[in-house]
Amino acid sequence: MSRTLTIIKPDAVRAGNSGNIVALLQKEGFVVLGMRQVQLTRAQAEAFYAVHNERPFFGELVDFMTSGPCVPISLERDNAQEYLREVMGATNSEEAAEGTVRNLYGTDIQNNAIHGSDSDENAAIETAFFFAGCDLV
Ligand code: FUP
Repeated sequence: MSRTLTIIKPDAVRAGNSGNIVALLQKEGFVVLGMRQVQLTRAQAEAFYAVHNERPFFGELVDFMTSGPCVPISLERDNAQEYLREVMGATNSEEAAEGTVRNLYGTDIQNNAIHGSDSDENAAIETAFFFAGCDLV
């Protein structure tokens, strides 16, 4: 078993799809270890996406991630990080394979419904950003 982090992004929370996305992930074999709904500050969103801070879309990404509540979730499953990337679909929802979360619940490259960690190392870092070890059960 391994762990990864997803975030249901503000577009999907606003649309009332948090429950549908959690259900889809559970059906795919993920176990929820921790889940909370948070409103990110600009400083928190900038810190979470610091790796992208030189990219032209950084300001809009921070605007979007602070535009409403989001739902970080710690997930456990065999091969969790890689499998979540498959279930999540391509970054641009318009190009995401049929049946993936971003295909079903996202709209475009920014409003793409969920985040998924891109490596086991980042999964650990991103999980610690939102959860203390004692929060994961
Ligand atoms: P992903 O790992 O699929 O979430 O994609 P990236 O790490 O490359 O990008 C992080 C987030 O930045 C994406 F989820 C959406 C946003 N983004 C844009 O808004 N515009 C772009 O051109 C690329 C990414």
